[in-house]
Amino acid sequence: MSQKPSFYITTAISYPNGVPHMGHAYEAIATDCIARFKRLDGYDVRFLTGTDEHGIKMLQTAQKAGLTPRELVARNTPRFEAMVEAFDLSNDDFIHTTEERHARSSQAIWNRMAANGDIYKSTYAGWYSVRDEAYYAEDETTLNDQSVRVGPQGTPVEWVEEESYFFRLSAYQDRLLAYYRDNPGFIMPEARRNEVVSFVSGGLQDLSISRTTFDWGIPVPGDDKHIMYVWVDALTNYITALGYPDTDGELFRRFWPADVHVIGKDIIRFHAVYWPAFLWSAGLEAPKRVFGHGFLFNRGEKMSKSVGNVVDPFDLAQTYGVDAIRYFFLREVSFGHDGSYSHEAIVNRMNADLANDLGNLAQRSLSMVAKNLDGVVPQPGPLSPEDEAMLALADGMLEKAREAMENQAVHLYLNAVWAVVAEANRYFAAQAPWALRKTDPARMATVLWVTGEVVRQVAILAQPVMPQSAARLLDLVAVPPDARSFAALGAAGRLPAGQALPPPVGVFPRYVEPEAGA
Ligand code: ME8
Repeated sequence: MSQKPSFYITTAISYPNGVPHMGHAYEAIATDCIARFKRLDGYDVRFLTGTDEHGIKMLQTAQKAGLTPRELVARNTPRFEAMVEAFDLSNDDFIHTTEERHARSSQAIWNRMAANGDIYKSTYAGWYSVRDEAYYAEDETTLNDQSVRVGPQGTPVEWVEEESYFFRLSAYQDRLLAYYRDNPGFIMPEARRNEVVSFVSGGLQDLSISRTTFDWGIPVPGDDKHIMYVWVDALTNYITALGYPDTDGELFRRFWPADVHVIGKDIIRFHAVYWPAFLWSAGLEAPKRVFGHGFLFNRGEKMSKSVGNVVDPFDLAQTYGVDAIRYFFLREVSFGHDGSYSHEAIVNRMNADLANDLGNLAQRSLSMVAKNLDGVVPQPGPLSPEDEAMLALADGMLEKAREAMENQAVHLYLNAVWAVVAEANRYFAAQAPWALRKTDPARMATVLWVTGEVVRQVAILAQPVMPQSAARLLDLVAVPPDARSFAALGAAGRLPAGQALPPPVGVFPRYVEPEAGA
């Protein structure tokens, strides 16, 4: 077994009640970037994503479309799997909650919670939002402008009254508050943490965890009239994929508790309140962190299937390129905050940050090596203070990036790398190697070596965000596959003098508007 430290990271599992939208892709890209970063930084990473296929929302969507829920799942789930391909996700597993392994695991956790005395039968009478698949207390609902009763997220609620099993959530209030207090990094970012602490401090009601009025779900063990509340089944996916109930298995022992559940801010309550309580009840540890990212808005409008302004992520990847889209969202949106996007903003990042700043730096320096130095990495001469300063900045990137990524601040990691790209452009312009070609060729060689070395390090650090383009850049500086991890950053892996380089080619295309009518 690997001696590396373990790192288990997950996305939420999406409802395949429609096709994936950019919000789904965004969460997947960000999680993938964190997973790739940790892998390159020497961790044994397990990265899980998947689809949440049960529940009344799925059932009602299917009924409206004249399908069975199973047919709806069969129609849409392949699109989520295609999204994994289209966005270059490096997940180790893809879970479907209709899989047999998941029914077994969900029934096992139920039995453990029941054996612990935390499940009892009673009658639920209260509000339910199908859109959120959530129960809300009376005082969390309001009447909207159209006199429709809505929950805290603005979705309509309906009155539900039926026999139900309950989970003794109220018994976990103190333990939850103590966990939040003792583990300040459990809920991130801070705004989400405050929201959860205030919700739990307000008092917890026991939670209805089964339904009897439909059957699209996992049966309650020993009482087939009931199916499990979809969130009991959904949250359990994170341990099913580690082989639960086999807690002695290699995967479970190595990867539980999870390091980070990456989710959207709308489902923080399920992950930060219900999930730890279910796990404790079943004798398991709570995850180490729940990170609630923000929502994406298309030019400021919230995107969702019901609002109807979904922009197809496949179209975006096709139009701008998958790496450009990955870079754009991760650089543009502060991770943990809401963000908006537009054609103009994407093109601006593509052309300014990628084509101009990084692309031109690589292209200009490497073409000079090709033209003036026979395409061979030169031997640097004595380093000037400017060279030393430039290298020190490049060598310092990893520490800054790590610090940012400890808190999933993906945008800060990218800021740190692109700050060095900007500095390298200033260095290149100030040293003017083209002018040194005749006057001081040895000095030109040193400047080109320093620039090439900065490109090497930037390319290594760009792999988590733009795996394909970074690989092409690393090919251009002839970095072998076994020298592309973070262990090769800094002085550990300098560009070797005498190494022949392939002919330079452009890696970051500039976006050019298609001609009208084309
Ligand atoms: O909530 N911007 O599924 P889901 C950013 N099945 N993120 C967004 C978004 C947007 N516009 N819209 C949705 C579910 N998301 C449950 C999860 S986990 C055990 C079960 C995010 O398909 C959303 O916050 O509605 C969630 O993290 C994910 O996409 C899936 O949303």
